[in-house]
Amino acid sequence: MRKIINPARETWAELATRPTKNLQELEPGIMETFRLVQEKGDAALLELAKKYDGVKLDSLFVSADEFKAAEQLVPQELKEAILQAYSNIQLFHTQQAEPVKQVETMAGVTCWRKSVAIERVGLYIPGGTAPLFSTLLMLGVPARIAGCQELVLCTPPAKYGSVHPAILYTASLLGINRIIKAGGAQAVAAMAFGTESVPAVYKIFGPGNQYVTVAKQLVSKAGVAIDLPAGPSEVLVMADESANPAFVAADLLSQAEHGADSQVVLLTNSKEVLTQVQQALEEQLLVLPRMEFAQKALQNSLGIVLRDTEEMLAFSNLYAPEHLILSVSDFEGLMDGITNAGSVFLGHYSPESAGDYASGTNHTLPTNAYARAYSGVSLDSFVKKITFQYITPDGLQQIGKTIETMAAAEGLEAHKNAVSIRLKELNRV
Ligand code: HSO
Ligand code: ZN
Repeated sequence: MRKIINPARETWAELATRPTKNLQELEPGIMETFRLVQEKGDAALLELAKKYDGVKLDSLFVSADEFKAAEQLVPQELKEAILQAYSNIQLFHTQQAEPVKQVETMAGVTCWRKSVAIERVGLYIPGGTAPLFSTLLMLGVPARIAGCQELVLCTPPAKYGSVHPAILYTASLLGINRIIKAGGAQAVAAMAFGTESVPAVYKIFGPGNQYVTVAKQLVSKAGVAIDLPAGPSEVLVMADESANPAFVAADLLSQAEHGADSQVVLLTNSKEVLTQVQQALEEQLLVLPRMEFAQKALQNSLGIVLRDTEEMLAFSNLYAPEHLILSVSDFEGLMDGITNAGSVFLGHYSPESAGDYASGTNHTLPTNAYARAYSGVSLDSFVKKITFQYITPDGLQQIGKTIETMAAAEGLEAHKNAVSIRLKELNRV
């Protein structure tokens, strides 16, 4: 962890800048994958599973037998945990539904807005070293609440063509019985353009490696929506003297273990706290199975001592972290001053892991300072909001003149006429 004591304000912006990786060089290869999938469809997916995942698949789909086996393979304790998380996420996201409110802006002029589900959505769930079945809950639950008709799920096959049983178990809970064994850019291409067995979707969700990230960016330019611009996961912890250094270290490591490129920042107003957290980090790191990732992430991490909690808040707002933990006694005094963050964890007993898995909030959040302007995934991400209006003849008499005047002033005569022609007819009868 890089230690910085009372940095001058002029240096804050630079400290808050994430290391950038130029992923442009991946684009030609990904475009080639897109072409292959567009030309050969399912055959391309089978070919690329062999090339990139090292498996010769008999079928692209998870079979009924595999679903059944997964049911047996997931331990009871994990099933119960997934059910608890499911229920909390369901409860929290159900409350996000907005009632339709009809507003009469003028007599006879009524407007309203209605949420309508995106009909077809694609979910990408990574496999590999961390098969994120929790992410499937975070995406699948709001998709179901929204009423999306078709959920397409792609996940890369592991050795021997298998998919992690907890992913299959979670998919079954969500009523998803069509899972396509495809990963990487080819999965994104299949969901964006469609193949014989993969329906083309209107929006693609989910995290992934650099290839998935770039592929999502490319299809979003081609008119398919995506959840969020992706970047490495990150946490910023504010800790004052009331913080427990071991807790803080554990929170920092929980983010660091995601990957070598994870971003981890500690802000404190106490040099002692910084030293104690560093000690705790060293102790806890040694016993982590994913020590290598965490160690690399910690090499890029920052431990910054600032004057007081006010400065800590100002730095955090500038940084706009994906996750913000307030390990400070007066979190209530600070929380209203938060202007940029994806998700906030208050006090000493609200670890980020709670939101990652089970408290109810969504863990698909804006990284790389996008929290300045973007929200995390929620029920809103799975709907469009369509506005409606109904104007009565009396209503048009009320509002007509305003429209005519404005249209004329913009020089748009046909717009004006769409009103005038009606008013003329109304005045005749
Ligand atoms: N911290 C990750 C989400 C996650 N953590 C999934 C564990 N599993 C990004 O917010
Ligand atoms: Zn996490």
